[in-house]
Amino acid sequence: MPQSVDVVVIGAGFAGLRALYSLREQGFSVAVLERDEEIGGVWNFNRYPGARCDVESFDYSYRFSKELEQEWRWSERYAQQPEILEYIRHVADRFDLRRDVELNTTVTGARYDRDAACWTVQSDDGRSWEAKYLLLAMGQLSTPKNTTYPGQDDFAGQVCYSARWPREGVDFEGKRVAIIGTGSSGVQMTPVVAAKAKQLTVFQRTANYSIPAANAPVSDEEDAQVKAHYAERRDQARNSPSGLGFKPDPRSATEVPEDEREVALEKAWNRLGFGFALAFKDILLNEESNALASDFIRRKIAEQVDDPWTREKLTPKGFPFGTRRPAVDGGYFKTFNRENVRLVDISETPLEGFTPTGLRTSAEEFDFDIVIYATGFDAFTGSLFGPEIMGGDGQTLKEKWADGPITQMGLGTAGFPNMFIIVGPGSPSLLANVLLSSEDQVDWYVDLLVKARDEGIREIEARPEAEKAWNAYVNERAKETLYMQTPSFYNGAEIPGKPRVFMPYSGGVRHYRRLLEKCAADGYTGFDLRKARADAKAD
Ligand code: N01
Repeated sequence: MPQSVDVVVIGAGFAGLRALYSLREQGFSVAVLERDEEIGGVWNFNRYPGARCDVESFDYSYRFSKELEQEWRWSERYAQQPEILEYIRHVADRFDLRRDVELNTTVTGARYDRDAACWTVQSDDGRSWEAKYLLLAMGQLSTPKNTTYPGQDDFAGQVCYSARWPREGVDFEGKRVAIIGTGSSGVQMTPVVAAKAKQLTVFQRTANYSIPAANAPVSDEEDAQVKAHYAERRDQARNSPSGLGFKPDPRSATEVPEDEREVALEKAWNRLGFGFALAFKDILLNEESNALASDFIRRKIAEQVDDPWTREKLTPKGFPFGTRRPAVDGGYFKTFNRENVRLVDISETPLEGFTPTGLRTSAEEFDFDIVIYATGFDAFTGSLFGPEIMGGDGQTLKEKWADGPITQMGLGTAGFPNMFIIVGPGSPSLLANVLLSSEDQVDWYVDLLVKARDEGIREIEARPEAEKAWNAYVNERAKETLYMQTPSFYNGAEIPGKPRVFMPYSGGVRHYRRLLEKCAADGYTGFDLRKARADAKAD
């Protein structure tokens, strides 16, 4: 017998747990289905050494409870993965969330029945749930690419994936280690692994821009200061373009005198981390401004790396800063000055595969004890396409989105009534503080469900013409930026054959929230709210 609830939420990460809390507060019954044996989503899976958040912890934390805000004590400006996971566990226990979370439950399929206005959700162990609503809170970077190179099965050493890190940890002491990939994960783990391993070789395909994290312990004074003014801080974050809490210099980088610009960039470099992109208002919008910022970073990299060949190879070229997600690091570039660290440029001498004792490029063979893949994810849609989600008209989500995701404001898609997505494609998602953005969406969503319950609404479904218009708008906004110039996971380039469409909404969290508010105030424009079946007259 299926278990019957009001809402099935898939995913017990930050977004899913927040949805559970708020839905329960409003009296809805909820089942959160989580494939792993623990809650936490990406913060549970990405346990690689050096993993930490690159949004400040005071901002990358829930805002729904003032008491929680006051009682939790972050130890560092950018918390490490174990501390973030501990925070998530604390929240789950403090608000008694675990009793509605089904762990070790991999959803294999979900099907909507228009006659019954009901979703049926199945898991791999044969259990099922019936729910009026389905909420997809599966994350944007939670399906790793699972890269393999030929010969991997015959490799005598250990192979690890950054996003499926062994729970028991990995001992690097005295080991020869390879890291493949230089995105945020590779950049974060490089200094930490280098400090332990006998030798570290980093295989780089594309040199990455990276900004220093300027991480530091949080002092008691700073903690007290933030907590005394937390509401203002949250407000500031929600009203900043990317949810990071600071606003760009309102001028163009091109209109500022050179010496003044250098001072501003230096200040941003030393403090802002990921927010360096906001040093001036148009770094991500104007090629000339971007070139000034990109050149500044290249000079900074040059100052850090001693060896001329390595320096040249580590210098990002051919794409504007920020159009692929930059990393935020804890001494990445300087790590290549260590005796035990070497860079291999696999864009020049491609990685061909494994040997029984290591890796082989077109130029050389290397012996390793441990090979780490930090090769990224099937971003945005990878997880949403995991289970077979069948809408009300016999089409799966994967089929419907064969040419790229299409949504009304990132929240719902026509043909899939009563199904909503949190921080998915079409919303600010990975271009913003994802946690802040997910709370905004959950608030909007729960208000809508309360209205539906109060007014006897049977089905909520995105309108086809509204989602077409939203997609066109997402593309228009993206064209105002430099993002489309560079192949990246923002536009589907990380997986061969994936539709090359721009996935997130680039207009910022503040603007997006205003649109959400307007949508609600105008009666949920772009959605049909029906009290009777779709083939009956819509209200
Ligand atoms: O993945 P990536 P990531 N052979 O896709 C290379 C978030 N995150 O896990 O660029 C060899 O950025 C690939 O090369 P190329 C954050 O949003 C956040 O590092 O395709 N190399 C690239 O260098 C981040 O942006 C934190 O040429 C291959 C790398 O692998 C996102 O997750 C920390 C390859 C992949 O980089 C993803 O980061 C960590 C192959 N077959 C992650 N395939 C925080 O701090 C790919 N590469 C919050």
